Amino acid sequence: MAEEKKGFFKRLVSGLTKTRDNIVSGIDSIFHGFSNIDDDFYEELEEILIMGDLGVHATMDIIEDLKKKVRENHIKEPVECKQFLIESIKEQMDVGEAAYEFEHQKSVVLVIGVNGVGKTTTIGKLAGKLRDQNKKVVLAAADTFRAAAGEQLKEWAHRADADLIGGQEGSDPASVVYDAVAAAKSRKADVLLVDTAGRLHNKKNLMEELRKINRVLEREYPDAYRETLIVLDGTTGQNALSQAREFKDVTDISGVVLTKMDGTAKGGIAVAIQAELGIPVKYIGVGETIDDLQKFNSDDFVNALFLTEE
Ligand SMILES: Nc1nc2c(ncn2[C@@H]2O[C@H](COP(=O)(O)OP(=O)(O)O)[C@@H](O)[C@H]2O)c(=O)[nH]1
Ligand SMILES: [Mg+2]
Repeated sequence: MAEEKKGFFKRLVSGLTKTRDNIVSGIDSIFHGFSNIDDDFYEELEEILIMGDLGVHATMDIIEDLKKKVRENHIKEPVECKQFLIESIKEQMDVGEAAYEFEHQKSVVLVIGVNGVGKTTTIGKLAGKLRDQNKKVVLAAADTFRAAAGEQLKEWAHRADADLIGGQEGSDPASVVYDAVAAAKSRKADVLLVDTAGRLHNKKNLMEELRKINRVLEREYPDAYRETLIVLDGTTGQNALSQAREFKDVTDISGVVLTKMDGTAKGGIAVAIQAELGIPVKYIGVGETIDDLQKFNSDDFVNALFLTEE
């Protein structure tokens, strides 16, 4: 377990190289470049955090908190701020322990998010993880908007030894979910994973579609544990944050999956999401294969960013 954790940390460190170059090298240069902790120092720091996609509100809160810590601890040297900054970021990201209850109960996981963010891929990866835990998994192809979406999910179902319930192109997503619930019940599935289309350009349609799906799940599968994961593309920075807000307006969200964290410089968005939305990032996607999904821990994330392994 300790070995596994170490391996995870190493991969996280290398995956966050560009984000680190983007944020931490700038921070280090001001910590070493400034001789006083003054307004200019805080302004520079603020700019780096905002440019690093930590989000405006989270940045303001981090700076305020840092100022307080500097005062209380009578800090005079900029370099001495670093540990306090790291603590402030961790505190802003605190949303309590992320729960993975759906892995241990009979459950249904609704996966939402706009087109192209990585929903189908994430479902495939999750199905693979669950198979490795000897779970029986059923996939619902409720993205009936594009024919290719069903085909793509079929390939993932094959890779992950999961059953797939689909519908014809253009058919009602809620009826696919209805069929999938029936299949999950009769096959005694542990987890039902539901892929959706998520067309955000029409908020009213999206709301209606999700409401119908939720209604089917509540009515037909009331004893299943519910999880709703929003998938966000980590390379899109602040856009990801605004997408999450839009979806949060129309449905309850229990967790975030941040994809494409391999090689992006915008990984700071993980801070903004937890600090500003209060929703835990539960997984990060770090590549396109079935093994490229990792559970997310914000303390590890900040440590990996600042290379301060504990
Ligand atoms: N590099 C990388 N690519 C990803 C990741 N997750 C998904 N993708 C790619 O993103 C593209 C869109 O993914 P898809 O699952 O079809 O998105 P969907 O439209 O939301 O279902 C595909 O080419 C995936 O291979 C990730 O974590 N890292
Ligand atoms: Mg898809």
